[in-house]
Amino acid sequence: MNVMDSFSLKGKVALVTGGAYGIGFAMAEALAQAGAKIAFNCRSEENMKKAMEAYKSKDIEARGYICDVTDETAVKTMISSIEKEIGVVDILVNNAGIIKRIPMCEMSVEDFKQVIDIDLTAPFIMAKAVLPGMIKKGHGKIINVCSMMSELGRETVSAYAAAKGGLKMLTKNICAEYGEYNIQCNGIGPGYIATPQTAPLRELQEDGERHPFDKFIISKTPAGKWGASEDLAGPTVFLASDASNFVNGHILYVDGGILAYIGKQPS
Ligand code: NAP
Ligand code: GCO
Repeated sequence: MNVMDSFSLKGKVALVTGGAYGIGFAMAEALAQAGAKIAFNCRSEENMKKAMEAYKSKDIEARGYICDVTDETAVKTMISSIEKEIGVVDILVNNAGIIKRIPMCEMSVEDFKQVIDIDLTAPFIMAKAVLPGMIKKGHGKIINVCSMMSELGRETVSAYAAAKGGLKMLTKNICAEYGEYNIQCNGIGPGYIATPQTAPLRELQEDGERHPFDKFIISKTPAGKWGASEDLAGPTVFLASDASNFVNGHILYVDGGILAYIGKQPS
């Protein structure tokens, strides 16, 4: 078989959580371009409407489902609907996620738990819901969207780092427990990507200067720039395809080299 054929997702069903916009939308677009049938979810009719228009504008026949990924009953209903309307899920991308930037000693337990619920417990719920179908089919791909914070901490993101660190280990454990069924579970760890989630970190200051954090990330990234959601397209297709059938339990960092770099020396 020609190696390029191994990247084809023709005939595969891919579910991207939080695929209405941001990184999730870009990942879903890449999977569609590789031939997959796309299902995605979000939490509001308003975002669903905008997302369907966005997918249509890209000539992608995506099916959207309103579903909060923390609600196990709603997730089971969504998976059952996808299986009836499109087919058994071959590829799950656990992308849906939030962040709360609050100094730990000021963070409520409720806020901490909400981040853990969406960023760690929900990928567990989603994986549990699709694994039986993958085992029955004899193959499956789970891609968990991790983070720089799967490896590093920073001020104000204690809940997020705890969740994304846990998601890295959940990824390795799904690999360990289900690899024998020809199911590969890997992570993608985006660096700092320009999306709505990071918009507050890139806001121009009143004096027109770039945000201090924006300048910091540029100094910490060898490429000297933020990533774009599209930078995740190729890595996503690789981990979703037969090209990665012997890659399992791996976190593929798509960070422009942040994790390899001490940071630009002050001039
Ligand atoms: P974003 O623009 O804020 O989008 C987050 C997505 O998650 C939205 O589609 C949102 O849908 C969905 N979502 C949130 N909570 C949900 C819930 N309970 N149920 C269902 N959907 C839910 O974020 P992003 O920057 O694209 O990030 C996407 C993923 O990449 C996240 O896991 C994030 O942690 C991770 N990440 C981001 C970066 C970055 O620099 N941007 C870097 C590394 C990792 P609704 O509209 O329905 O809320
Ligand atoms: C933050 C950012 C990061 C990115 C991403 C980095 O506040 O530090 O939001 O957490 O979202 O996770 O990989």
